[in-house]
Amino acid sequence: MNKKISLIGVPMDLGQMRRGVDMGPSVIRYAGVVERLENLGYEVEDRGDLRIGRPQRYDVKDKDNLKDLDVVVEANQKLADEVVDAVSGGAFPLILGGDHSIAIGSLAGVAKDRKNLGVIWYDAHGDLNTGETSPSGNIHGMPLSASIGLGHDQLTGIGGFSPKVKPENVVIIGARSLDEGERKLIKDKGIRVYTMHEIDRLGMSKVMEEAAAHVTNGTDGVHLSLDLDALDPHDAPGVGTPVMGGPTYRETHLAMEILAEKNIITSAEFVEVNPILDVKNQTAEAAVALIGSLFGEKLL
Ligand code: 6HN
Ligand code: MN
Ligand code: MN
Ligand code: MN
Repeated sequence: MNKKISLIGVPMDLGQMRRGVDMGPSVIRYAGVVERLENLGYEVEDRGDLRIGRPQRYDVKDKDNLKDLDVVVEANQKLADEVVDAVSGGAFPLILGGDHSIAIGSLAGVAKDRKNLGVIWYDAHGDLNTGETSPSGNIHGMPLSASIGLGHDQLTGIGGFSPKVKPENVVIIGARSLDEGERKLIKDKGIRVYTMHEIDRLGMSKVMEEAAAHVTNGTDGVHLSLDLDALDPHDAPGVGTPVMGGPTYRETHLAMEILAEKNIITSAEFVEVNPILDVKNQTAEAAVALIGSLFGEKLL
């Protein structure tokens, strides 16, 4: 693993309707992410938080069923530039959200140099809506579709090129809440999805072996996008869109440990931690522990 990490905080909460997820980067730092990584021997450059704009009024569907589109686009463009800068300095970009809409900017930054990027999307949701299919108009439900080139051109155009990722290089893990349009898209594009059904049936170990093989087949890097709402809400209550019946903290640890063993991840983000909804910063602490495992921390 790259021994140099650039930490980028993105205090964004406009991709969804529950204020508070903008404090995610702050509470993840408070839970000790920098120290945890330094103790593992990494050199961490904390670039601080990006400055995110504020809309005139919240929740306005500016256009085409997309809430707060302009501010979300501006923030993601800023993030894409920041990621490009971090990568050009030779560092592993580790992005802290913020809501999941920021994955558009992360992927735009990372995919600039990696034309065949693999993506692991660890999430209760597919995040494959567009303005046309979204039941909510919330852009945090759209970053994966935008990254494969679908949806509003202000979203797909971030970073100045599209698509960022090919659908065949994507794996979704932990899905248990998919909208109708998302299910159709998964079938049409042939996206590999390990729903909770496959996790229950095969076990996390087998799922991760298969997923890792899939995202490294013909790719030139792998981005991990981890939405904390993937975890069962018992283990990660501090998220805006919890869904019952997810992988446990332990299973998710195992998933991170397998990725560490395989040494395939080249960039990552941890998103959707909302301290207002959390219990004693438990979700931020889970995020930090999972980051530790992803970067090679072992029990013995
Ligand atoms: N997330 N599918 C729902 C929607 O509004 O599009 C929920 C999206 C959740 C997105 O958690 O990152
Ligand atoms: Mn989610
Ligand atoms: Mn998500
Ligand atoms: Mn969520």
